[in-house]
Amino acid sequence: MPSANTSNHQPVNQANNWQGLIETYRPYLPVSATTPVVTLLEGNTPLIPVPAISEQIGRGVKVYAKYDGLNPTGSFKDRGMTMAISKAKEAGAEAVVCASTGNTSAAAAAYARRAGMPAFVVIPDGYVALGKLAQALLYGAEVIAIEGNFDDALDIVRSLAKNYPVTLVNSVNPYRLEGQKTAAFEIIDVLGNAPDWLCIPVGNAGNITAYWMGFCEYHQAKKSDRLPKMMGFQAAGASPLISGKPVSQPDTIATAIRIGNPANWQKAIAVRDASKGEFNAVTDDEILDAYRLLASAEGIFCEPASAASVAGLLKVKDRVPQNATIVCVLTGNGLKDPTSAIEYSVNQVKTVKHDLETVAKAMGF
Ligand code: AN7
Repeated sequence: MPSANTSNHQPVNQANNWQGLIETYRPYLPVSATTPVVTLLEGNTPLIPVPAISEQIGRGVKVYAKYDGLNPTGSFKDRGMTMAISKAKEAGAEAVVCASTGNTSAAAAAYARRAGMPAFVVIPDGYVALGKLAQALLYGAEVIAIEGNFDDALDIVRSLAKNYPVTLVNSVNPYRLEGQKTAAFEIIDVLGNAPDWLCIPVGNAGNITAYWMGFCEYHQAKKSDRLPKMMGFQAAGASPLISGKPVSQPDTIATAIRIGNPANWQKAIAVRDASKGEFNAVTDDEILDAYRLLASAEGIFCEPASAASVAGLLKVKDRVPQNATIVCVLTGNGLKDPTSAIEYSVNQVKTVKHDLETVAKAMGF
């Protein structure tokens, strides 16, 4: 028989007493004492020095990776979802729905099911990485694949939420950004100040908007004495914020950011301008080079879309100020997309006969 203590939902002591991002940053978040907190103890992800990348830039520049792929469902979406689902539950929502390139669906499914709510997700058929699809299914979401792309899926779920008793948890839900802004708090809590630059992949532009909110709020609270330049990077085949017009057929190997008409377009432009930042495009080849470099030189396995932040930094490295501190956001875990990892890895499996000499020879001895 479990004791009374293990069968209720009292928090238990965690390493460093971490109780999830809502409890940690409660004064900065729109929650009250009666909000039911739905948490998987997300957040508190490591800020990892990446010396091989720093070295490629030189001139005393220090680069860190904010490895948000270490969240409970493997992406930064958990930060937004703990807030969105807690608030949906507080409001008595019957079910939640989202459109997704994959990570949002995994996070929505996990948090909604934990809250005891049905989750519906609409995805572009054939363009969601295997790990993300596996997660949504096993968490118990109803997964609907459509022939269109992400932008089509978002149009549908927006109308669904208007006409049916389901709550939309895409990043047009303001609670999502509130949760996601905590990543900026964590960076300042570790560095003691804001970085000079924040490099971040951009799809719907929710995350870049959320980070900027976080940096501004902490700056106002005097936790930092400066604001970073926000450097957003899109995949060249899906770069509406760089071309200035929606892309009707977005195309990139980085399926997470295969988005042609960002939901947070205007907010992203405002962030770029307020931070004196920039948006730039990176090609699939540049993304893959950074993806392999992060894994093979730094030991960090992120998904292709996440590597766009590092690809972008390396692309504009000549413009990095001397001795700058830079944070690249690695938004999702590499295990999300095993198909890409195997397909784009330089090393491949060597299958040989099972004797010592052959195995040693295959190793080059
Ligand atoms: C790994 O899951 O849009 O600019 O539906 O999964 O805030 O959209 C994912 C986006 C970057 C872009 N990196 O963030 C979805 C979805 C990864 C992502 C982005 C996504 P936003």
